[in-house]
This record gives sequence, C-alpha cells and structure tokens, in this order.
Amino acid sequence: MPDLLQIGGITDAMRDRLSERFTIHQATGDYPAEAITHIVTNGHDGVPADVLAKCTNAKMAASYGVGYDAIDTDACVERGIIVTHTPDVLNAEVASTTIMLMLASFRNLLADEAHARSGAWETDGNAPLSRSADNRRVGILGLGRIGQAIADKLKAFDADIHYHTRSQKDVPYTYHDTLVGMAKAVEVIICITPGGPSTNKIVNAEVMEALGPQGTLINVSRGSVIDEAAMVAALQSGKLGYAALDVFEEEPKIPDALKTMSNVVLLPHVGSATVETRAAMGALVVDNVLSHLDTGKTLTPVPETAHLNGS
Ligand code: A2R
Repeated sequence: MPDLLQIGGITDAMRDRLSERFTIHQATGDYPAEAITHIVTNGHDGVPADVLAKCTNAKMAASYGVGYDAIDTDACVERGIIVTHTPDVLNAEVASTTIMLMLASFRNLLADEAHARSGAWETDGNAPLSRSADNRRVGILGLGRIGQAIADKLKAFDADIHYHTRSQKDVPYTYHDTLVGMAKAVEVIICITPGGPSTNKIVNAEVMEALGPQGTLINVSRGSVIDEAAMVAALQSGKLGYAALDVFEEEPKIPDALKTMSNVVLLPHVGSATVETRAAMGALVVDNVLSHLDTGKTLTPVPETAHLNGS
C-alpha cells in the first residue's frame, strides 16, 4: 500500500477509509519521508517547509478546511504537488456562525444569559435593553462562496448589504472599491476573505475608526485579516463599539484584554465545527485523496495548483 503522511488530527471516519488504501504515518513520529506520496493536513497546520523538503515523492496534499494560507502553494507547485481544500461544504455552517455572532453581539446574549442564570433578574430586576439586529447596514469584506451564503442568511434580518472585494461582482448589493469607504457607510463589517499576504491586517485602525463607536466588527475568516493590537486599542478607547470574533492572530491564544471586555463576543474558531459539516469536510478530503490515487485527478484543487490536476 502507498504511504500517507497525517499532519494534525483526522476523524475516525477519515482514518477508516484512508487505512483501507494507505499505510498512515504520523508527522509527529518517525516516518519514511521518501516513500510518502500523499499528505493529509488542515488549514491550521498546513505543510511545514521541512516536511515538503523531506517528502521528495509527495504528489498531493489534501487540506481539511477551505482556507489554505498555511500552505506554501508556490513551493508545492515547484515540487509538482497538487493541493486540495474543502470549499462549499462549509458555506452554510460558517454563515450560521456569523449570524450567531451578530445576534449574540447585538442582543447581548451572553450578558443576558448570565443575568438569568445568576439570579440577578430576581435581585436586580430586568436586564438592560440590547440593540436590534434587524434592518442594519452590513458590509461584507470578501463576497465569495461563504460571503454570499452570509448575505443570503442576512436577508431574514432585512439587512442592507454592502461589500468590498478587489473586483465588483454581479450582485444586487452596494459595492465599495475601498474598505474605508465601506466602513464609513455601514454599521457592521463581516470579514470573510482568505488569509495570507493580500489581506494581512487590511482591517486597520483607520478602517475601525471609520466603522466607529457604534460599529460592530465580526471576524469569521482569519485572525491575520485584522490588526489585532489596533482592534484592542480601538475597543478600549471606544473608537470601535463592538467585536464578535471566531478567529485570532495567534490561535489558540486570545489577547487577555479581549477576554475582559463586555462589548466583545469570543469563540474558539468554531465557524464550521459541527458534527455534520466536519463529516462533510472530512469526506471531501478523503474523496480527493482517493480520486487522486485512482485517477490522478482531484475534485477540489486550490486554484494555484489546479493546472497540475490530472498531469
Ligand atoms: O477580491 P476578489 O474579487 O478576488 O474577491 C474575493 C475576496 N478577496 C478580497 N477582498 C478584498 N481584498 C482582498 N485582498 C481580497 N482577496 C480576496 O474574498 C472573494 O470574494 C472572497 C473569497 O471568496 P472565496 O475564494 O470563494 O472563499 P470562501 O470559500 O468564501 O472562503 C473565504 C475564507 C477562507 O479562505 C478561510 O480563510 C475562511 O473563509 O474560512
């Protein structure tokens, strides 16, 4: 059987299917690097440079997740390694997480829940009023597969949808060719671009000040998209009103300052983390690996390596 390198965790269902066709080796242990033909990894661990250098006969790397900024696709192309990811199967789930964050922030879910649970309702009376999540001007930064799914779910809240991307899309929403321009026009920004150099810290102090003291910043993409230190400062000074965050610059570390703020909602990168969606993502990883093994072609290559598909 061919040899497969496993970087990070995989589900039992993935292991069951892969072990019928491969000998699986753990990247954390000793493994026969030159025998490895296939690599399974995830969007957080990527494929470290030393693994790429050692696995000279690797032909494909299948990543669990849609974002692949942790994988050096140029280095993979140089070595003829095709990279796959898991687009689309998580769109609806990440969109639901986004709506959950927006509702939690606007409707004070966490403080109100604590008010009910602690008995403060009986001793102190009603909880303070919250903000309505309906009829908001919402700016989506990155209107791709997931961004569109978010826009679709926002319709239920009668949102006035704006977006910023590098190129205008054929959609009935208000386009902004600058992020600062969009920030000035909306009450909420939702970040859902890929990570990597082109989006690194594009949500900077100027953007957050433009969003303003009543503005809400939601991030379900990558921590690198927001200047985290500038965000902490803006939230502390009141230049930015609220933040609802699923992702952070140095996961799993979250800045202590954020943990103490009542105008912030924090999640531990669970955008796609349901049993159902993770099963679909895992199945697509394995489908890609087995398709490559059987036909030389993959199902969902990342664009940068798509020209290697079937070659
Ligand atoms: O800029 P465009 O026209 O290529 O539109 C893409 C946009 N985008 C950007 N927008 C502004 N500034 C940038 N530097 C920039 N780079 C890319 O992000 C497109 O509308 C969107 C990405 O859409 P998809 O490629 O369909 O990605 P998907 O599946 O929606 O996932 C987005 C990200 C993943 O990469 C993970 O990091 C995260 O969501 O879970």
